[in-house]
Amino acid sequence: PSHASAFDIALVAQWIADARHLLVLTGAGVSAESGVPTFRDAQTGFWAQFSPEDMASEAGYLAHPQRVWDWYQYRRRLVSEVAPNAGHFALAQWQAQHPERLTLVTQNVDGLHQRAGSSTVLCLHGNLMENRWLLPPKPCCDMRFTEDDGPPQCPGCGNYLRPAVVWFGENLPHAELQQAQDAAKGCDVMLVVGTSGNVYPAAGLAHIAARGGARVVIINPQATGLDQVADMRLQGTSADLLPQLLK
Ligand code: BJW
Repeated sequence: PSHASAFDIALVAQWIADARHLLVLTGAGVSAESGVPTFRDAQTGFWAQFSPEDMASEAGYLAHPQRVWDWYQYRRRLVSEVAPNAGHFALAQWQAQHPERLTLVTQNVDGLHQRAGSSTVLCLHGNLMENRWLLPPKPCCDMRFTEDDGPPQCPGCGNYLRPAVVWFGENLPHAELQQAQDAAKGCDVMLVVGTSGNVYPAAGLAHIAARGGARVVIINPQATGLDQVADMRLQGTSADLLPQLLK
């Protein structure tokens, strides 16, 4: 499934081997070969069916709590039934061998990097498997007493639980974003893997890395919003290419 030339693959493998610090930003595409649908791919992406504003925003949740909750429950089940793929494992292995040289940043909420053994992952968009309160909790808000069919609600005040992910219009976790941006400034090679590169501030990491003089490499079967920032595009899938690049 890879159209990248053997020459380009060998060149990028050499950049990585020579790098003092490598930054890897991953997106939904790295989990596609595990069977997790991406968001924006035509036909197979979640948003071929649903609009992002409806499903991944606080306003969308308030307008249709049952529908949005069901979507997250469906995704939780799906993610618990799949396994990490060769791309996740290649990253985890390289991180174990070179713990000081890699910063792994993911937009994914599926936990597959961690399940593949990656010890340190900066998760910019939260965690699919956890919940938190929608509104600041009051003394009556106790997760144990929420209803469990449908979107869980505090019986006292009606506050909802919601998935602990970052929706549109919400801030990314500050410490993780800061560490990711520092790594972007300090890296000499950045891999941008399996992301359409359209969602900010995550996509902005590639601009920061390029501005700092790093080589930016895109690994994706399709065009992305960051192609003009890249020094190299390797056309192919992450499960195919990452094991060839990370030795
Ligand atoms: C393969 C493959 C294979 C397939 N191998 N590849 C600057 C400019 C314009 C707008 C903004 C801006 N700054 C902020 C914004 C607003 C907004 C934004 O970016 N909008 C754009 C869409 C225009 N950003 C935000 O709202 C962010 N917050 C923020 O900025 O706070 C400050 C603020 C506050 C108040 C007002 C304004 C600003 C938050 C963004 C949160 C994103 N959340 C989601 C949902 C998470 C929860 C959940 O999972 O339900 O995160 S949206 C969704 O997109 C998800 C993803 O992490 C994210 C990125 O998607 P990703 O990973 O790139 O997936 P796809 O589907 O897009 O692409 C998959 C790719 O894989 C494709 O390229 C395929 O080709 C490829 N692929 N198979 C390798 N086998």
